[in-house]
Amino acid sequence: MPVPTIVSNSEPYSMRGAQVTRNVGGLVAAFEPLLRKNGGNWVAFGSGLKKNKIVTFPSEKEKFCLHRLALKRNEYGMYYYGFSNRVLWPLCHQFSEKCSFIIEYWQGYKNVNRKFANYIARIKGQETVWIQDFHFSLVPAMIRKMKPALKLMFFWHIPWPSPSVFAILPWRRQILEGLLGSDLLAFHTQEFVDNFILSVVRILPGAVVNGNSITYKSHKTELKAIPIGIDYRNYRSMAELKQTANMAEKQRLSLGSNKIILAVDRLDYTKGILRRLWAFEYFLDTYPEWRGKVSLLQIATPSREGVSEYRRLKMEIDRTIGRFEGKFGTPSWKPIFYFYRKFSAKQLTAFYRMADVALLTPLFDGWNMVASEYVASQVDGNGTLILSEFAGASSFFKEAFICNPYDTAQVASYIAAALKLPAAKKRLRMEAMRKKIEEHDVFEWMKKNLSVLKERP
Ligand code: ADQ
Repeated sequence: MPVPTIVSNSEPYSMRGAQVTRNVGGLVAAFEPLLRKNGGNWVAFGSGLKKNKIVTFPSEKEKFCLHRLALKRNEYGMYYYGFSNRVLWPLCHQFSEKCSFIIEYWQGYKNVNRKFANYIARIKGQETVWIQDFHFSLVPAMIRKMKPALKLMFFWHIPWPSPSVFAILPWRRQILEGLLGSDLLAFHTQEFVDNFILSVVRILPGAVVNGNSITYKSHKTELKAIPIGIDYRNYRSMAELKQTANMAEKQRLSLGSNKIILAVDRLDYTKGILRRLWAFEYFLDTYPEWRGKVSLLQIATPSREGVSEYRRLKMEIDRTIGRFEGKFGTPSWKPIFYFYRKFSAKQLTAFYRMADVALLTPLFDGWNMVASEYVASQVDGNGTLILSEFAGASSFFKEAFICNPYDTAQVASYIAAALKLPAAKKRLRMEAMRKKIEEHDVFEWMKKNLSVLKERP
């Protein structure tokens, strides 16, 4: 079977003039080598373009074509900053009070989905299209109408909310009908699959559910939980490099604390950064013996700065950290180190390797790749993972300290427990988690998705 046409909002490369740099990220790591080897198509929003552009790369078989679709500024604003990030993102993360149900956002989203669908349907020689994420929920049904023989796969990377939350959406029927144009619709966890099925039962009375499949208007969609993996070997080998160990050691010395707790997130309200800071404050209040001995290293990547909600959150985090430093800091000890910027994968791996504890406490998260990356980088098995029960990854990393991020006292007590955990116990937990992500890496994730349709009669 030829490589499916990949559809995503973000491009696999950053293109500045003639300079092409591969972006970091699990999906790029999985799909790009496959397309580079076998050829095929990747369709994405082409940032900074006035006209659509196809960039081709040589491969051993067919060419690999990257289709960069141009969108007008206003169009992109309505579709991306509007409907995707001010409606679907908060809704699916169960922050319905943050949703702006603005009709122009919906119109913009529909138009851009239509543009993508029309473009994809015209690509020659493809058998399968694999659409990534909530930016394109209407695309499957649109393509199916034009090209009924094409096989359509969809991976939904964020949570699917409980049906009573999803039901709030004024365009709920259209979103469900759009997605049910797929042959395969996959999520990270069975909980999200179940929520989707319950949403369909509630909103589309004509749909027939049979186990994990739904037939709607004579078309059958398979639903499946296929948790995402990372490029485990790549992270492991980066972490094993002498250079990484040296960088980690240097970082630890420059931070000056003998224990480091690490948190890495996109700066997003779903990631629970503020609550994490409050839990760390509670920890230092309740376990004062740790003052002067442990620091929290919070790395936040700038994200969606075009959305006011994100700018406000950044200001609140800045304020909270300032207050925190004023309350606890001493001339010889900094309780928090905070970086608001992007790092290279190598630098991040050094942080992962150095950290005694990873404190990942999203309020709701489809998966949380940082948890997987941290585990993969623990080549010495010395680290401990504290993970929110509301991250999809908690269904997989059962050996982590699984916490409720809203329960400040519990998070604080887990920090104390993680810092005191005997080395042998740490290794046992870490080994078990590493084995799982080694077996289920991003390539396995891709194979599992592709095999569902192959097995279908
Ligand atoms: P995201 O919400 O972006 O993804 P996540 O899974 O945490 O969240 O992945 C973030 C990625 O960004 C990680 O690969 C991490 O290494 C990287 N990153 C974070 N901070 C960085 C920094 N300062 N510099 C460089 N890189 C940084 C969505 C869903 C998730 C789901 C993924 C994949 O919201 O729930 O896990 O898709 O399906």
